[in-house]
Amino acid sequence: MSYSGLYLVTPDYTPGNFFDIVEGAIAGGVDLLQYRDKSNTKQLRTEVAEKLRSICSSSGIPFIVNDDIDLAVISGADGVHIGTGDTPYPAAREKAGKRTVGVSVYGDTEMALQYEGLGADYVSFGPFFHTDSKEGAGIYDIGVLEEARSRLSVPVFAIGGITEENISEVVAFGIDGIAVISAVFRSTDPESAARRLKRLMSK
Ligand code: TZP
Ligand code: MG
Repeated sequence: MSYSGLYLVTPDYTPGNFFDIVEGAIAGGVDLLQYRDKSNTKQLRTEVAEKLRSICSSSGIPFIVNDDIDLAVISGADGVHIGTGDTPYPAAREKAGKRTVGVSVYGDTEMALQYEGLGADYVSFGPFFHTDSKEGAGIYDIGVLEEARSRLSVPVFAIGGITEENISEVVAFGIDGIAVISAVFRSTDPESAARRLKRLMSK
């Protein structure tokens, strides 16, 4: 399983074209998917996670669940993504077993090194730009990616406010992957948006 490339994170599930967007974006080149849903009931999130699990399996890409390690296990996800305030890393790692555990490290390389030492499978830095998708998110200095790249050996992702306009600034640091929500979910043509983001990443 590839833990690099274009990482699509979902917004909270809403009925309508949610799964079409995911499928279109995967057709456009998304390399891994994270289901992130802070508002729906466990029952609905379980149904959505199972459907996403199946889409990702058919497409051969990893499926990760945000925050909820139990949902990750129930839905047969490949991994879980946690941040500060979620299940603490040791408990998540224990419950996750062989599944991937990815960790948000904001703008903090020392934190990333600590999680790397504990066996995290990837770390995710950011935001470095304004984001409308996460309330109360800080904005960190993008220069941290240079230090991250040189000091870490786990895959490094960046997330937060990344668009077609600014993605080259992030890619320039030579990190492993880019994670987006709105650049795909708010696009009128998610498949083309994913394809353009992928093209910009390989430049
Ligand atoms: N974690 C840090 S920023 C963010 C998350 C989940 C939201 C990213 O969404 P967008 O729309 O790509 O800024
Ligand atoms: Mg979280």
